[in-house]
Amino acid sequence: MKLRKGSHDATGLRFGIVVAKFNKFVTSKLLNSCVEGLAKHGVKTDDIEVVRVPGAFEIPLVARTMARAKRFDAVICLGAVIRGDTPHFDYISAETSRGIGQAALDADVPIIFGVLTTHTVAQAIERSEPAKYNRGGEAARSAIEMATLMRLLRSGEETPPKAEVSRGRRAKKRASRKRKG
Ligand code: INI
Repeated sequence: MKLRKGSHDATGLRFGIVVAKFNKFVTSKLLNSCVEGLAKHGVKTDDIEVVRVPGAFEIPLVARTMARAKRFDAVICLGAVIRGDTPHFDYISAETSRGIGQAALDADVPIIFGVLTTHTVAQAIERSEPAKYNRGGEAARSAIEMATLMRLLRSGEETPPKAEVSRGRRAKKRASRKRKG
């Protein structure tokens, strides 16, 4: 029997993040923890691209476009849908989760669901606290695990193939100057 699983070494991998501006007091904390989580596992700042959208409802289209561009090993979706007094919550949360799932299948790239859907503002704050359980950090870990797993499955190798480490801006300039002579 062979067991296949992703790793947590994200060196050289590239990630796209789509983050909703709606409920920014929560989503900005999700974003911080997500970026910190990626960096902790070896992702360079240059290899992270963040796109802001108005609300959670707009996330799926942008995530799909980013994933289909094939520039990212995974795309992470961050948002906060909080139940109010209207049925708006049900429509937005259902459509966002359905759309994100569909986008991943369409694009054939891991797209991570880091959207909070909570009954109260207090629950949303609790799930975005950096010191506590934070859904942004969890989304980063899931993205790395899925990105490395997909590389592994596509390669047919026993262990995840190493990503080509992208060079920093200064190293790129040096190489270009050398080429020109
Ligand atoms: N967007 C959110 O991200 N969270 C919410 O809680 C929310 N509520 O409750 O209305 C919300 N609405 C905006 C929506 O996502 C769209 O941006 C808007 O409908 C325009 O398409």
